[in-house]
Order: sequence, then C-alpha cells, then structure tokens
Amino acid sequence: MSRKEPSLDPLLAGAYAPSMSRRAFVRSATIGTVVIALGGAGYCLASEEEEKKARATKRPDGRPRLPPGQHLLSRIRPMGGVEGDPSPGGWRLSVSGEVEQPFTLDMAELLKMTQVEQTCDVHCVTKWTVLDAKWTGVKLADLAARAKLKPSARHVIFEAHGGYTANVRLTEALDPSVMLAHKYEGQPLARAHGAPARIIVPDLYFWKSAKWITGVRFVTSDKPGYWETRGYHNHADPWKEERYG
Ligand SMILES: Nc1nc2c(c(=O)[nH]1)N[C@H]1C(S)=C(S)[C@@H](COP(=O)(O)O)O[C@H]1N2
Ligand SMILES: [Mo]
Repeated sequence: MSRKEPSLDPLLAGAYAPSMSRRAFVRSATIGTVVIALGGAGYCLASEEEEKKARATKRPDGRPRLPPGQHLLSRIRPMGGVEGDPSPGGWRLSVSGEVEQPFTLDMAELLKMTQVEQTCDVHCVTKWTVLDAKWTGVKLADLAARAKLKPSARHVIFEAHGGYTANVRLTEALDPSVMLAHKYEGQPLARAHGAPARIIVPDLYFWKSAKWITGVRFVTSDKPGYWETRGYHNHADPWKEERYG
C-alpha cells in the first residue's frame, strides 16, 4: 500500500530525525537533564541511565516498561491541537450515549467526585515515553457509573474542543487506569496539555488521551476518531506497535 503517513508531530518529519544524532551528541557531551528547544517547543530527554534501566524493567503485567521503539523523556511534551478555553469556570463535560442518565458536569461538580492520584507511564506514537507521570482526577469508570451505563455500550468516543475525537473499546476505557485528569504533577493542567481537563488512557498511544475534553459518549458501534481516520491504528497498543492502520 502506498500511503503518505500523516504525522502526529509536525517536528517528526523535519527536525526530529536530525535531533536523534544531535541527541547522541548532546548525551555524550552533558550530564543530567537535557532540554532541547525546537521552534519554542522544549522537551526533556531522560538520562541514558534512566533509559537503560527502563529497558531492563518489566511492569507488573509482564510487559516491558519501555514499549518497543520508544525512548524516554522526563516530562510530557506539548504535541499541539486546537486549544479549548482553559478556564475551569467555563468548562462543561457531557456524558451521553448508551447511558440511562446522561448528565453534564462542571468543574465544581467534578471536584466533588472521588479524586484519585495516579502514577502511570504514557507513550506517544512519535516515539517518546514518560514514566511515572502523576495525574489527579476521577476515574472514567466512576463517570460511567454515575451515568448508569447500559449493557449495550461497547465503545467510548472522547469528544474534544474543535472536533477532535478518539475511540476506545469500552473494556479498556473502564480499566481503573483510565481517568479524566485536571492536574499533572500536582499542578493544574497547562493549557497546551489540555486545560482544564483531559482524558488519560495510559496503556494506548497518547493520541487516545483527548485534551480539552468536552464529551464522553458511550456507543454501541465503533467510530474511528481524528487520527484513526488519518492513517493511524484504530486500537493503538504500544506493545504491539499498533502505530499505523
Ligand atoms: N483535543 C485534542 N487532544 C489531543 C490531541 C489533539 O490534537 N487534540 N493530540 C493527541 C496526541 S497526538 C497526543 S501525542 C497527546 C499529546 O498530549 P500532550 O500535548 O499533553 O503531550 O494528546 C492527544 N490529545
Ligand atoms: Mo501523539
């Protein structure tokens, strides 16, 4: 199949490849955190030691800590997208679809729900991974329970500002690791990272983790989302390298 691969990362096509050799150079020349600035979007490489250790480590479920083809960053990197209004006061989330009690939630109501603090790894299809990212928010399963999910639901569509969507199988979306987060590393989400609230689906490539989230829709039949209809894999398992569809 001849296909032009759309890139999730405008840096991937041009600046990223040269940055790999630059990275090797920087690593041999420096000790400690390396911050690379490309067109204003800075990111932090983890040390070679950390990366080596991650490669040698397994998760409790037996899968390697660093999925194949990934390298380590020490903080998540802003990957762009159509930013929504970051003010918590203006934010609303609609929970709809295959539920008995659809509802709309504002930030005050979200904060009244059971808050969880979760440390997890995230994996971007552009090949960076961040270990032990700390998120605060509510479990997606709690939102589903509040809406009284119907047995007919099979998939979840995350809907975000500007028409971005991402689809996830219900069984995976209800995993306790999946959450609606409003804090990263103890701080309110930065605007570039989805303020005031985003989804986190740690065990699928990070494009499934919709930023500037406006809706959670439970559906009976699957509907490929923004990247899934642009050449990326419908499922997006980082350990199977489900990058392209
Ligand atoms: N609403 C919205 N969410 C989005 C995106 C987007 O363009 N719009 N990009 C996705 C992609 S491709 C990735 S890798 C992650 C990046 O999140 P970050 O910018 O916080 O690192 O957000 C995902 N969520
Ligand atoms: Mo991405």
